Amino acid sequence: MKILTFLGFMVLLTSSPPTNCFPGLPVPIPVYISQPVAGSNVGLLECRLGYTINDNECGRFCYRLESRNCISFMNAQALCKQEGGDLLEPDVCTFPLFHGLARRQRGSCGDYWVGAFRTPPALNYMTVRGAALPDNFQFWGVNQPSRTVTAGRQQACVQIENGNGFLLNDDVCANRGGFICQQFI
Ligand SMILES: [Ca+2]
Repeated sequence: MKILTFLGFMVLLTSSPPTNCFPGLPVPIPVYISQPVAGSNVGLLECRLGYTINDNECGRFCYRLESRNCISFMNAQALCKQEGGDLLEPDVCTFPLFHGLARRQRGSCGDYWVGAFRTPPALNYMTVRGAALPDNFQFWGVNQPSRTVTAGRQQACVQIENGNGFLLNDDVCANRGGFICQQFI
């Protein structure tokens, strides 16, 4: 009898269809709301709330400039990651757009962290997505990257620097600044 009960239990286990824990409930869909750009025919349901869509020859992605919540590079990258992206990848195509946006949208933080850094003692800068950001990149500010060491703290994270033509500068990663998040879609 015990054997039959056991066999019956095994049959029950092996013959059960996949379990739907919440039958009848719809699959959750993330809520995305976009802010369409003039001249773009991109519809709704594209970007997270607070993000703006970019859809041109530079790529299709969502972004937001944060100019009032001033935080370190590491915290900024963690926040962008939490929102589904990374800090802005600086490249020759997108940088002019954000150079202009940063210049116009002057917030209380001043500078904007972007997605590039180095790991001292290494000297080479890399983007958060793994691309090289060479010293001859055309949007570094004058005499940047300087890799300056101040009170034992190295400049190793990259920002759009307010007051230096809104070009790229390396600064101490723990310093607080605004930041630009980017999410590819
Ligand atoms: Ca510097």
